[in-house]
Amino acid sequence: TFDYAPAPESRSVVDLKSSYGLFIDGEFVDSRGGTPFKTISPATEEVLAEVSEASQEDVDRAVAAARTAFRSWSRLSGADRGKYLFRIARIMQERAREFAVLESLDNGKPIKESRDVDVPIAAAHFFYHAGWADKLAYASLGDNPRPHGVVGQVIPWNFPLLMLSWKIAPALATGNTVVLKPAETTPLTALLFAEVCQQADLPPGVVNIITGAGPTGQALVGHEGVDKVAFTGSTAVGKAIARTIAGTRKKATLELGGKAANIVFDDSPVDQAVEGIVTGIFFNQGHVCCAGSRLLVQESIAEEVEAKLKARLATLRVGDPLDKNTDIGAINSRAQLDRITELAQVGEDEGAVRWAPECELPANGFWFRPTIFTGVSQTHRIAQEEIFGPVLSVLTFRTPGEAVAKANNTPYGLSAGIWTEKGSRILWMADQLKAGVVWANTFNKFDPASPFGGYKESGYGREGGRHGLSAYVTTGATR
Ligand code: TXE
Repeated sequence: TFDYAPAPESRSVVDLKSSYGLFIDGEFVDSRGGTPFKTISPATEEVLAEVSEASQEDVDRAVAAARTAFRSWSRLSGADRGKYLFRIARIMQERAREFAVLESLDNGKPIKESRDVDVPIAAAHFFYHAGWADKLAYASLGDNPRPHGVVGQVIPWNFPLLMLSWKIAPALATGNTVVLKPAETTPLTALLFAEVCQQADLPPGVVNIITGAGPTGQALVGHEGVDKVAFTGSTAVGKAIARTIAGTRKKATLELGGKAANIVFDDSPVDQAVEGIVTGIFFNQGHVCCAGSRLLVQESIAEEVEAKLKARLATLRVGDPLDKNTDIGAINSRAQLDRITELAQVGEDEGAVRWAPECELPANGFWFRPTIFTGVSQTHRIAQEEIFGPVLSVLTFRTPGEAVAKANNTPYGLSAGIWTEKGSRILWMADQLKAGVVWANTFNKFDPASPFGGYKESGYGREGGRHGLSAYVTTGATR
């Protein structure tokens, strides 16, 4: 049975304020006319803080501050910009515990993930891009690369701090200034990051954080003072943004959904593959755009893999995100829980076989047991649509060709995994798979030096590595 015990001692490392303003031009300021909203802990439904909603006037102010700051920031030497980024990275490391606890409180993810994955990789992005800032001439970015100007960035709730760092670090390294809007259910680590900017003495206006929901995001990406848009979120909103900026001078990168296949061949080390399948879909409650949400397992070992998977799932601990032993935390919001619940019901209605281990869930908050569907066919909605929760759809295949055809048979193309001992097969499969990232004998590995992004409805543009930098510069003739 599950004994829900909040962990007050770890909570005490964060200095949670009862209300937060907007971070504009280096200061926390009150909104002009926005309606404040509450951010809650998805594990307990308690209110964590009241957060400001940026109105159109606030968006105007933030963009104007970024525009003014751009004049001097873009003229600063790369080495000087790099110094600020190094400083930010180091402060993030120093305040890692605060960031990790706050992220787990606001998002619901297990503390061991925010502590070991989100926060360190977020800092690593700033270190990595700090290193690029004075070496852009060697990054093969084309003729006369220059920053776009003011970048409007909208990020989702699944990796709030990490997505912020993916967006802000390359933008600043290349000399742009930023207005960023975090998701409405997870604004707190972005606001803590604003404090880090102050602590690092980053010039006012270089980074502005405005909070709010969809309409604030819409006002930002549609703002005439924004030169480039970077978005991570749902395919539906990505398409709406693409329509908003069509015909304008704005450049955009869109990182949208996924329905990755994790492909397990009969010569793979099965126990290792089972761990990879579990990480692939249950890491971060399955709120991962590159999650291995479809298991494609070779028919001859399907029964063995299913049995081992079920045994492994029965050992996963679902519960308090602040407990270091927790494997699966809370679903980020009631709306997301409803979406997952509905699609899982569709899976049952379409005839797939549902299985989840017995486990007691806390009385309050948003929870979903790790769930497996077997007997899934390609046409089922749970094989086609992004569930964005701890739900795995299991399909089988006989030949490598069939595995490729099934893996590619979705509207998405973000990532894929291959498990096999055969190197030549890995190379052949990686070439055939329509996926921006292909992992072999591992899954969900992230590195700031590796470009990340998708094909088809998973969006366009790459983040990370040299390719990620190129999204933040314009080349050719002077404007
Ligand atoms: O995303 P939204 P939601 C997928 C996942 C999930 C579904 C819905 O399948 O179940 O999307 O999630 C801002 N103009 N992903 O509804 O709405 C919003 O405020 C500008 C995959 O939460 O796309 C938030 O900051 N911005 C994904 C951000 O967009 C707008 C991660 C994302 O919210 C806007 C998240 C608008 N018109 C969800 N409307 C991934 N690729 O990782 C909303 N926003």
